[in-house]
Amino acid sequence: MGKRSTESKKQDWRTVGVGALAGLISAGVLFAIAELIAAFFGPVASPLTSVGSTFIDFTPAWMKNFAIATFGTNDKMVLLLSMGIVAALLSAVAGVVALKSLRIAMGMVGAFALVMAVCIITRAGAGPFDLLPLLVGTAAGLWALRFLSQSLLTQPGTRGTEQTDPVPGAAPSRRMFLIKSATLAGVAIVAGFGGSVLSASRNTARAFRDALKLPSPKIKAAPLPVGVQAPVDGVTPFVTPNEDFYRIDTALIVPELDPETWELRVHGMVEEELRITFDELLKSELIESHVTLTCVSNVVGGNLAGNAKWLGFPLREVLARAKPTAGADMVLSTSSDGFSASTPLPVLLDDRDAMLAIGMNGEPLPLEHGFPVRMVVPGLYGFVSATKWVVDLEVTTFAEKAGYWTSRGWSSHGPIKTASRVEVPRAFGRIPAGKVSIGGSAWAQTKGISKVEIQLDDGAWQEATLAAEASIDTWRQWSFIWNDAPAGTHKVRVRAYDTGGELQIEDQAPPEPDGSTGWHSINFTVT
Ligand SMILES: Nc1nc2c(c(=O)[nH]1)N[C@H]1C(S)=C(S)[C@@H](COP(=O)(O)O)O[C@H]1N2
Ligand SMILES: [Mo]
Repeated sequence: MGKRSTESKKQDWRTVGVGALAGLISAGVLFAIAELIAAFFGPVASPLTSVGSTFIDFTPAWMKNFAIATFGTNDKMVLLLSMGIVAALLSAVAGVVALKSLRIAMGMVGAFALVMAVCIITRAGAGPFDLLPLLVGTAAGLWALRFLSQSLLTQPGTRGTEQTDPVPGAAPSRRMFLIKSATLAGVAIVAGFGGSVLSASRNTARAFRDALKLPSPKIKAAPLPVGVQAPVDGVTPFVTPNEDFYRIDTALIVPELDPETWELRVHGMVEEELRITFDELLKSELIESHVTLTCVSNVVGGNLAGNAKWLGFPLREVLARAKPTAGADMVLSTSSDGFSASTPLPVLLDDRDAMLAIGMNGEPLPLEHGFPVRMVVPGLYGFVSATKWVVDLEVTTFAEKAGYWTSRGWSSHGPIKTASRVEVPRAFGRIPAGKVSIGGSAWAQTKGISKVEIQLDDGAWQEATLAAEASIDTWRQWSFIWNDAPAGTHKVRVRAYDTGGELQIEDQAPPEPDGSTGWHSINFTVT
């Protein structure tokens, strides 16, 4: 009796394993077929993309911060992985359930498909046809589930019956199941691979970008003065190379916009509605300017800031043509994938270099930085100004409309707060005794930095040497030589003043809702 019950337990576990395998393979078939067909549609038709993007949109601010703080720009990788684990668990459960009741299992799959359908249809720019890949994929997945579980159900004796003899037919049907599973798994792998190759080959954005020759600007960026780079080894490069530029966005899959069909619609509280094509932008009188972008999620001492030479068309001139009507105080810019930013109208009308950018450091915008066109606005955090893959500008009011992050608990306005950081020595670095070089960056976009001070251990504040200033819209480097640093552990703190003489805020504040504050400090050891 005891022996038999452990035998049947073993059998039960084997059955669970086989059921789970059937569920996993069926889910593989569902997603592979759906993604393969989705390659012929836009990215919203991909169930994986739309479910992930919907999840991102519902991520609360604290979780977004946690994800950025913990995983940095790998946050999307982590999201995809977690989604994969959840999907695998759910499909394994459905597979096990199918052995008891195929109907309930199919109902479960149907319910998951329904949730995915809602995610797809509510994405920006989605139409009913975008449901087709999911529909066909789900049909294929359900068929696979039935196909696989039937070959298991025909096998008697595996579900706790009293039978003790070897089950006739069990071995062949198990072999049948394995053959069927392997075949379907193969189909799923081929379809999945085919889908990804196909969607890569349909990426016209990349091909267009590679062939694009940027026009030269009418107003060139002022050449960088000698000495913008502080003379300290290890300080951040003054101009951030494109491939090192921080990337923050809600896009799970980088949007691929075709410049041939790209159009910017300018509408709302305007006298003239406009539609601007990429070709028109290329033929316009462009400006070029160094601007330091900063993310509101940057923590004190963090690295979510980057400096580039941008090429673009002044937003001031776009708005001069559209002619905002009285009462308007905001421009809501929206991307192809539904992100939006609320930029105060006066900021786009004054003389700063706010632009529709098409070039970054002498190249067309990289795809992940907004190709073909993004906004760049000196002095505002990215979440209220730097819309990438921009397709729509609505002139409106703060009372009427809110941007993506504002409706998720962040502020509506986002002027960049004065900040400074120590970059050298590295935190917890060990430095040989003698001359210790200290250096870093400070920024107060649209105002400029007038002074940086450092404090060693708990001593008096001392003035650091400022590197040359490129413009008030860029960060400014600073350095300090400590000639006779004694051995031991030391602390260095930094603080900056803007050109109005205003001192950077000392009180520690977290990034939400409108940007972190506090003086940065690090510890290091002189050996
Ligand atoms: N379409 C789109 N544009 C966007 C975002 C986004 O999520 N989607 N994020 C904004 C934020 S919060 C920042 S800080 C900047 C970052 O620009 P970068 O990725 O080029 O550094 O882009 C802004 N533009
Ligand atoms: Mo940001």
